[in-house]
Amino acid sequence: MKSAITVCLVPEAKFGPFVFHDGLADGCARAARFGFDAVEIFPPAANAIDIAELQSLLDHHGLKVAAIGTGAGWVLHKYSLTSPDAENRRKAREFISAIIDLAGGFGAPAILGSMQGRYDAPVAREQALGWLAEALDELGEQAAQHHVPFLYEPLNRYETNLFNRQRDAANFLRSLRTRNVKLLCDLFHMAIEEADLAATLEVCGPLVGHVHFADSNRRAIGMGHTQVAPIIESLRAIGYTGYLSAEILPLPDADTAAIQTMESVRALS
Ligand code: LER
Ligand code: MN
Repeated sequence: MKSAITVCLVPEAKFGPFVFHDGLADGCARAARFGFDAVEIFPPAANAIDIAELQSLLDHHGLKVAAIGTGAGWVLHKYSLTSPDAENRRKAREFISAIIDLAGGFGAPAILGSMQGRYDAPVAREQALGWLAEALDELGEQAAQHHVPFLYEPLNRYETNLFNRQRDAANFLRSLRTRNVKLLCDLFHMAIEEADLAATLEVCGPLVGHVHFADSNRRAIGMGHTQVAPIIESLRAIGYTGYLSAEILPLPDADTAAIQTMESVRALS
């Protein structure tokens, strides 16, 4: 399994679960210094990334892009794929679509997390899931053109009411026309929602496309109470060779969180 660490380029997400917040150059330099294979980037929008600059930073530091998040579409614009407003949903798709092409150019998947939104009266659950399915079918096939999956992330109950558990989301993904949407299993959300994290990962098997490597309190693995050894065993058992990506709070500070994550990755995987 490969290691990655998050670099946030959105000042409005300063208190979000991201480790580095001081720009791409700083984030890449520190990711490489602490021994990570890749960076996971949270940009304000696709066109905020200078492709040549990012490529040269990756080449210089021997890094890859693990994934690119789309959550700024929600944080900055309140775009959501399940908004009752058709124009908002269209803008949400457009925002995500541009990030799929950006990430695809680096051989990386885009992530659907907070932009999945949530439903509320008068929108019924079936209607919201219909909009979500339609968007995932389209965005999944777009990602396939880059030979990467599109990642759907179940979130805990305080962040969405669409899917909170991996198994439910897996069944939903199996019902889509596209076969190219995979699960992003965030161990923080799973610690809130799942009865048994390791067993859940094993059941989801080949649908596991990416892992957010976070402890129960959203700190670096080893700083909370999640039992991570059986989780790694399950990931091995299902043949997972993707990233363990530290989408965590920079506590007690960013460098300590990075070092602790890397120690856990080395000890476990
Ligand atoms: C995004 O990856 C995520 O986990 C969300 O909780 C961000 O709010
Ligand atoms: Mn996450």
